[in-house]
Amino acid sequence: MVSEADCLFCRIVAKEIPAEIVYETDRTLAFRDVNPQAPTHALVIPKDHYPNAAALAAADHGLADEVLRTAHAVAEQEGVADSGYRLVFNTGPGAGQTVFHVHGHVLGGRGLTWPPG
Ligand code: DGP
Repeated sequence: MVSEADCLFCRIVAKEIPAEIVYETDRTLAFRDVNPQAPTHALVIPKDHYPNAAALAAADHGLADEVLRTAHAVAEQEGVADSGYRLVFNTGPGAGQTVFHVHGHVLGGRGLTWPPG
């Protein structure tokens, strides 16, 4: 497991910080966002630490695919796959990334406007 001691999401993976886990595979984890922006708002992460989507894509051995499959599985489980959901990877501070362990936001259960803010 590639982990960073001071990373919030690595600590959730290690179960050192509680989170409401909604889906888990050997290499990925999904849990509810602490500050939900939609009726369904889960975060999907690789258990290994990559700081952002670019680093995951560059280092990947199929893991980025697995993160996407987990995101869709969460949407199906939450009942938003058919009505539509949004998958967002804020990448870099300028895009609003605040936790530097790559995560996809799975948002659904309400109308979502475009462009996002
Ligand atoms: P971003 O801005 O894209 O880096 O999103 C980070 C998200 O992480 C934000 O929506 C709030 C969420 N978050 C921050 N701290 C915690 C936490 O301790 N637990 C959970 N479940 N979510 C958190």
